[in-house]
Amino acid sequence: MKLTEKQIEAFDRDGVLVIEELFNKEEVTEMKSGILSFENDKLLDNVICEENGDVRSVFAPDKTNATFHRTSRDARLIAPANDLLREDIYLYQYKLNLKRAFSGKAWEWHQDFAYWQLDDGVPNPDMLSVMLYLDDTRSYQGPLVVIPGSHKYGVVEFNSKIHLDGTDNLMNSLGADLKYTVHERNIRDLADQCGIQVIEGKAGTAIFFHSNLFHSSWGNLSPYSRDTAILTYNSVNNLPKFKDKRPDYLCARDYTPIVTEMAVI
Ligand code: 6CS
Ligand code: FE
Repeated sequence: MKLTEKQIEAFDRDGVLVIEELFNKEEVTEMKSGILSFENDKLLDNVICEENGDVRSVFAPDKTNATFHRTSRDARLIAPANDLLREDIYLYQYKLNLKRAFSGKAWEWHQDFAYWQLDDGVPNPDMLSVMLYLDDTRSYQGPLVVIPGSHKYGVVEFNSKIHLDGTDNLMNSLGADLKYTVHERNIRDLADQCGIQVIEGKAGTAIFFHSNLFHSSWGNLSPYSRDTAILTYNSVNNLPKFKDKRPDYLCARDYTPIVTEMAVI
């Protein structure tokens, strides 16, 4: 699906573009049932759990689930990503970020590109992510919260919590205690200038956001889950320099450009 000039301008200005209910109820139901199949795989490296044992993220779900694979190549995602990045793209990272009812943990304010530049050696922020809401998501479930326009300042000063003994395990990139979080003064300055946007949306809603956009989400104390699928696409001309520093479920090694195909559910 082609984006309008207005939508492309909005993304360039704000670093975020929301398309309500891009996927229909049947497609979302199929993705939600795909999540259940990972619940019993908690010991796999690509399945990240909260301290209480709940699944927090599943990386590279497309490798073992046909629905998630088909979604990653769907024209409703690829065509807008091509338009917004003005490049051919490949799938860089794919995760299911889940927030269970009553216990889903927060994501502190961060910029994704800080991790991809510093830990994977990606040269430029010619990357975007698209978050698909797999539940109707209201303010009380821990929705995505962004500062529109914060993508324009590059990777800003951040709090680096790499442990003094130099240990840098993946949980401080994937858990609830992140190692690179945007410094409070940057949050305050840009929130004062640009405001804070809480993105509520029905299941099937797609949120395209720039790799440098400040974003966060609070914990989920509601009785409703807040499941999401997040697909990150990178320009094929912007390949990571560090070829084997992180696992391929975090930093894909398959750089084949994706040509679009409409999913047939
Ligand atoms: O390290 C990474 O690749 C992941 N970490 C965060 C906090 N966001 C981007 C990405 O999913
Ligand atoms: Fe993030």
